[in-house]
Amino acid sequence: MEEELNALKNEVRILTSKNKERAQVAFSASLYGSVGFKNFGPHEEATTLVYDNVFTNIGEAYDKNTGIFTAPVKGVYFFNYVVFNPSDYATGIFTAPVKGVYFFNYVVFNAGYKKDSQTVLLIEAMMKLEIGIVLLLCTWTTLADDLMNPTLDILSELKKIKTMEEELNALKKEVRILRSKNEERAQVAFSASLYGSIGFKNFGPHEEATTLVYDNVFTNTGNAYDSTTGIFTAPVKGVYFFNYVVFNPSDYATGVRLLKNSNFVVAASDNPNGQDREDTTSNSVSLALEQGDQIHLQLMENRRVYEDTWRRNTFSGHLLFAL
Ligand SMILES: [Ca+2]
Repeated sequence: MEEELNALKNEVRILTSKNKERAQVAFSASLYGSVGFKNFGPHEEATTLVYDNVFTNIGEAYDKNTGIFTAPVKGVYFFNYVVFNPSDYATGIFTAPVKGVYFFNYVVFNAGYKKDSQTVLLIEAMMKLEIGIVLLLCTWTTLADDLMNPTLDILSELKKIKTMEEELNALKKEVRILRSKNEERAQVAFSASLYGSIGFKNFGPHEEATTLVYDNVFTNTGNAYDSTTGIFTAPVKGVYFFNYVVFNPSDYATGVRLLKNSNFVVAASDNPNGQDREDTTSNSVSLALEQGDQIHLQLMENRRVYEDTWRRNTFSGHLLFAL
């Protein structure tokens, strides 16, 4: 029984420390948030891009004045950036030393995996607790038999068992709290493509902006994405990462907006076929959402999106962490 108790204590200590380790870090920014437009470069030397229009900066690890992100904890980070340049100059950003970046979430995904393993550990801990209780009862029974044995120090044994019982109760309480903390963490992730049927389909152009309904669902953990309306509804307050890729090889320009509660957040666009050599465009953003906030994608006025069985139009969203 002592070994069981020690093992449980050790397990609770590890779980508690793992819970405290979870850092919440996420940022998302665009390059320019003012009215009008601005060209950055060309300069003779590589220059840092300072993304000063901040959407999200949980953990305050991104400095919008310098464009530099400083890792607050040791961990694996995921960064994502989207570059747009319709001018006669090449962007070249892909070969430049990038100091300003967009977004990361791997530290959170890692936490998600830890959570899974913790859930398993906690179940084990509960099982061991039950075994511990059974062992304790057996000990009492044995003790009752041993009452007749004059060689046993009854008082000492009783004291020992009493202490163990108290420890067990404390451990049970701690495991209950740890388990409830784990259960509180919502798991939300969806991913879908625009058209899952055979053949191909053009969406638009229409005179008015229309909601794009991504009905070919790959993942919808938490059922927060509605594949009949194309609308994602945040089930919990938290930071979410959204990413979408748009493909359109037609003679119409393409353009897709991401909207939060019907308000514009970011866009992705591309010229008609023949005007450039690219048919794909995309954008990403991390947003701090309240429970019930809605996100959807909208095809712009007089623009087109093309989809076929290659599934080149996708819309994905993931909860990084609850707030
Ligand atoms: Ca194009």
